[in-house]
Amino acid sequence: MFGSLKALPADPILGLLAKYRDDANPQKIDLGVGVYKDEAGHTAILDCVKKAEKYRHDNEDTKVYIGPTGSPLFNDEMSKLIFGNHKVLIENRARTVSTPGGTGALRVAAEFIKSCKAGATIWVSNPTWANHTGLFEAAGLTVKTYPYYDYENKTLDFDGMLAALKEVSSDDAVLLHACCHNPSGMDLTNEQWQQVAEVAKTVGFLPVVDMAYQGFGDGLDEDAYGLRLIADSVEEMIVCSSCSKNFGLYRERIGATTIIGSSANAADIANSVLLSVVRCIYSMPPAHGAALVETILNSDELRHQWYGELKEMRDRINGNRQLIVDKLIENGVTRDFSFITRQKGMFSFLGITPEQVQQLQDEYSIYMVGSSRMSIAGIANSNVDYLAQSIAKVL
Ligand code: PLP
Ligand code: TYF
Repeated sequence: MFGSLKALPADPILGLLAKYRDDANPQKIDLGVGVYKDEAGHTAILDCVKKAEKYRHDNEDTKVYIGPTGSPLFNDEMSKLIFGNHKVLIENRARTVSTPGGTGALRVAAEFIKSCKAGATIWVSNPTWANHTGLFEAAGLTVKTYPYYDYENKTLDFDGMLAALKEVSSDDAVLLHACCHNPSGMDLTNEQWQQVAEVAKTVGFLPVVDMAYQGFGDGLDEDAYGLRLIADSVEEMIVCSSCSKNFGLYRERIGATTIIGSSANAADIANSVLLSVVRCIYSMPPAHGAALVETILNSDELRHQWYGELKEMRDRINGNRQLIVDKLIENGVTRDFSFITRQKGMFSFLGITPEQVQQLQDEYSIYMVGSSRMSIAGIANSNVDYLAQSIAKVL
């Protein structure tokens, strides 16, 4: 059976991590995988998470099966985090299940869409997170792309995007990044979200919103502005969210899929299909990460501590954006990199060639994805001079 297999390449982003680990250069810099790092280059456990873990350790009294929905309290708190006091919650049209990470949320969404329409098409931004295409195709969906990042002008090709969305079929799904677009960092303005919401309503496609970085852009509510606007104008949508980044729970694998139906009754029917999808993939989600998140969100004290810790991460990333731009100027770089300060979240494309990316890796031990996507959290006061000097040299 296995004899017919051909070896497949490793995930290019996760593969970088192994190369970085094996590099003996003390000046090495990891701008590869999108995980938050502090000034010391460490991905620490949030204090509020530590406290929630202690609480769980002291109070958990069973390991019995949790059921395909996961924890109802977690699902409820996540719905509120995503939608605030939006009418979809007041009208009881949202159904949320806990999932193994944001990736699990996307796969569940994809299988759910397949249950609605076998072979459905989902449109994704060009470019998008590399895993989107693979996981949607693995679920049997057809993946097509709409224009998104204008590499030449380092901005959003909004006209191209809008024109493409006007041409999709009402039977299609369209994947939108809620905030902190991965890989470009280029987000829609509030006015542009308004236009996308209007097109979604007119065309009637199914909006599927991936929110892997809520709170990493401008703030928790600010980052959900676009998806809430869309929910104002459409009857059905899906939101896939992740607690990997904003709670720092990466390896605990916790996220959520939220389905919005046209009515409470329609949402119940959709939910029954959603639960059937979950049963056929992994039966039930892991419980630990959900228990931590619900403990934090359900406690005034821990919730406020989390707001503070999240803000610290957000502010450090935004500070790094200005820092690298300033340091490039200081090191005599005349090319305009100010676009980095106009982008949001973990990533930006530096906009250098694949050869220059390789040169940074081979000669300076600076690791970023071949597309020149940099993970901004890897920049620190201690390495930014070396980084700016090295970039200046390869330019
Ligand atoms: N969606 C996007 C856009 C991402 O960047 C990521 C990666 O972190 C995910 C989904 C998946 O997140 P998770 O690690 O929770 O599976
Ligand atoms: O894009 C990133 O770097 C993050 C982390 O298979 C990630 O989203 C990367 C690859 C992968 C899973 C997570």
